Amino acid sequence: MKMTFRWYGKGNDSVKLSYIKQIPNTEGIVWALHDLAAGEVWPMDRILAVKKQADEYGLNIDVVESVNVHESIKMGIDEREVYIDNYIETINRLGKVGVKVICYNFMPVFDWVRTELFHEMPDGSTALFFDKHTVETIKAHDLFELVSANSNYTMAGWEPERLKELDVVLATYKDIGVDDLFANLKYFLERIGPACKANDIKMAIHPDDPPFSIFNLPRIVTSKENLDRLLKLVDEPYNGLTLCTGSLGSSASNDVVDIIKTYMDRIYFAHIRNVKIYENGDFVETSHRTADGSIDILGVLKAYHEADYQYYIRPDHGRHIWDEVCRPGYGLYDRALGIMYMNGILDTLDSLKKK
Ligand code: CS2
Ligand code: MN
Repeated sequence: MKMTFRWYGKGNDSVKLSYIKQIPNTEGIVWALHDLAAGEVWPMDRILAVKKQADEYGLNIDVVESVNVHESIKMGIDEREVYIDNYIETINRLGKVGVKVICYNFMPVFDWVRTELFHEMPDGSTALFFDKHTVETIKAHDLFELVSANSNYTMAGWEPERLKELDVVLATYKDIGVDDLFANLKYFLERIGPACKANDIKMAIHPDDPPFSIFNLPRIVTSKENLDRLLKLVDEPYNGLTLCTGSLGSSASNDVVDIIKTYMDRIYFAHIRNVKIYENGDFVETSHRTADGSIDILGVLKAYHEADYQYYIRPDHGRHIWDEVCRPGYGLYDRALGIMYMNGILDTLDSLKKK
């Protein structure tokens, strides 16, 4: 498997490519043009600029996370045609620079949701925290205010421009249920299929985070049952998964090791994140170490190792430690520790296999 590290781009990330290069065993960056609105065609010169920057450090750019899906596509309204055409054009352009996997999500309106970005932990570190009761009772607008008051960086998908029309968007989703969302995903996947095949690009859908409905919005990438349904929607290799242990695993009913073993051949991107789930349904993102959270990260890595997994893996969110000033969840230190934890496990498994 190929180790990668998410990078938000020059001027948009506290982590430098020269630092990423120094994390042992790290071969590539996971990147995107984050300033572009969902639905825009990615300019070729900007794609080439990222490739040039990565090339300087010998890092690959095989995985893009995310090419965001325009809301009209998720809603299934006529306007989607032009945005699907734009998506196809972006796929074609990414194909030209050798991109192999596109991670995306199909969550209505919001990307990941937390109630606190810098929740203080007993050891003095801070971490992303989800308070279930707050999310069940607060208005989306108010949560946005609450979270953005604390940070220079907004949560992905919570950009102010995108939230301007929040009320209108939320109202539209009142008539869209789980079945509709599945149907709209199928339509999207079928339309982009030929471009994916022509460019040998795999689409890897990211689970909903958290994996249950929030603000009464439908969510579909939430459980083993639904993963099964979505892989069968378009039962072709290009329709695959980003298996995010922390997203799926923040619902105690999801057995991530079992899910990974079941869908191994359609997982193109592995996100390794540990979370500790509390009895009331709250959860906090912990270090990657198995003993620190509720997810069997060791079991997860054993499953990938056992299957001789050939695709991409990365540490997902980390805590904020050693006074690092960084994007919430995306500092250098804890994610680099996560990689070394994974390296240790994988090297050990390798040596046991050789015996
Ligand atoms: C990521 C997601 O930070 C994260 O949790 O794993 O934001 C992910 O990038 C998107 O959902 C993919 O579209
Ligand atoms: Mn993830």
